[in-house]
Amino acid sequence: MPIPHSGPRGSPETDVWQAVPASIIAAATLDPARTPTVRPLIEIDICSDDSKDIGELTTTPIVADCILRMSNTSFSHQDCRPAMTPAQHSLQKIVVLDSHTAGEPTRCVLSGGPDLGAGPLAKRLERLRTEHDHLRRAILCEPRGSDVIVGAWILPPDTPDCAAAVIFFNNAGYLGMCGHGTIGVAVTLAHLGRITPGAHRIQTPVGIVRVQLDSPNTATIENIPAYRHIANARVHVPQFGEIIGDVAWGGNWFFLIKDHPFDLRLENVDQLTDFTWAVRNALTSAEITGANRAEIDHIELFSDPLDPANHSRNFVLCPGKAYDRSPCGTGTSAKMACLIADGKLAPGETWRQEGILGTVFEGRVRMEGKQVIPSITGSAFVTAESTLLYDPTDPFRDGIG
Ligand code: PYC
Repeated sequence: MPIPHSGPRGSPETDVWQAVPASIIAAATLDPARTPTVRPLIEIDICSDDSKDIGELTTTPIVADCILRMSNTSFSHQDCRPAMTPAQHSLQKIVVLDSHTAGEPTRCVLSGGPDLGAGPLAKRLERLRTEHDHLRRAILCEPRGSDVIVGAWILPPDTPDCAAAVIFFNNAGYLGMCGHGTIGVAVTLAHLGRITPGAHRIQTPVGIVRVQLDSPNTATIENIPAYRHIANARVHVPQFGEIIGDVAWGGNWFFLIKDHPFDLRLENVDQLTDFTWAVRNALTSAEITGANRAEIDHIELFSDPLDPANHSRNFVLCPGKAYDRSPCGTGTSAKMACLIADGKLAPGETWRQEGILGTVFEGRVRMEGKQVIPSITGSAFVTAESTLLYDPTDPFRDGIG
């Protein structure tokens, strides 16, 4: 049913109708001061039992959550809802909470997804991957999302003492672990009142990650063990020649390159993306992989930091060709494993990794026998609480791409 933006409609003929998002109604009802201001439009009453003037309404074109009849008499907005079409009746509603960690977005899926059962997390991930993968694309890809967002499906844990289980995903598939994402999940759980500052455990498909929520916006995550798999691997990259890098695991597989001709600045992002994408393809062609022939799907470049307070600057290409806006938690873990292997970092020493936006993750490692256990500290901020609508009749319901 088309939604009218304004004009005479209904009865009496003199009433004026305006499409209004529920948030405006809620804001006006609860707190008139929060109502968006563009220009005075009309005085309206929201509820007969608790009348308040909105006074001003936005005239920006908006998608309506309901149609509000505006007159000097009083109405409840439910009275004005148009009858739903059959498609609207079957809309799937997926509740998400968005945040960013050092600039890199995380979309936590809170409810509205399919029932993945109560078994081990690995089985639930398999069910998501094989039976409901369209929802991954629906939630993250355009037109609802973008290539940049990392998804974090929040689920009940299947091991004791965990605050939550989480499955990370992106525009290209599923991630074993995600450092910025885990910090985003911790801050999101705090925003929801599900955890308070202190120590927590979060289950991921690759193991349990310990989280210390330092404040409502800052968390330290203790990652799963990281290690260097190959030092100084050589790969021929068409148009760029021979490139040397380390293959390391930090929760995802990375190829870490120190020697390259590029200036790691935001304005060079297209060039950096072209180069790292070419490296990734060259690694695949040359069959250079992580352990158990795992694909190396993250490429990380390093340079000196711009800020002398930091130790290094990086650029990280993610599997779906977007670059990490943050300094990359798993990439920083892989880097620290290489530094430990080279004797260039001592356990307990701080490593300040600057990302392409200039934001910083503070890393440290502790040793458990020969295992390198990295921890990463960073800050995240909640940016949106939303309900995604999945309409089975929408040709782009499963995302673009
Ligand atoms: O922070 O680990 C990370 C990460 C992986 C991909 C994007 N961010």
